[in-house]
Amino acid sequence: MKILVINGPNLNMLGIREPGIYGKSSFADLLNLLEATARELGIEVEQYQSNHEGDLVDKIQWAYGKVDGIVINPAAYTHTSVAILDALKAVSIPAVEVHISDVDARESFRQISYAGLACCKTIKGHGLEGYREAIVYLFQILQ
Ligand code: CA2
Repeated sequence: MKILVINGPNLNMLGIREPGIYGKSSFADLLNLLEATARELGIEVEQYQSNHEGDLVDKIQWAYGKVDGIVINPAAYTHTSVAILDALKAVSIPAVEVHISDVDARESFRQISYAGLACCKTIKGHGLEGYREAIVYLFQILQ
């Protein structure tokens, strides 16, 4: 089983600023958590991060026929990108949306998710642990 984890703009800056919202863990900590989860479940987990909407769309298209599940945190593009929604719909790969912060408790514009419309589950406000929960969820439904 192969799971692709996609992270959108600025998530590579984790731990550098706004620890009150996103926690103190760094992006390297997230990569370690993904590796540990892959090892624990005996599956392959690939991570991709980009600050560019088109690159995120390209990676979702690339995943067609190559991965069994997608975990996606589109970051700010969550709230704006119909292109990412359409790409997720086009490949029709089971996808879980993750948000580190509790977007429902923040500004009203963060309560709109286009990508979430193509996802079978959304995990928000669980910090980096949310990525682990998303991978375990996909692992269970894909078995
Ligand atoms: O809570 C999340 O995971 C978000 O997807 C994070 C996005 C935000 O635009 C979404 O509304 C919710 C922002 C990611 C930016 O991450 C930063 C990391 C360090 C310093 C500043 C921002």
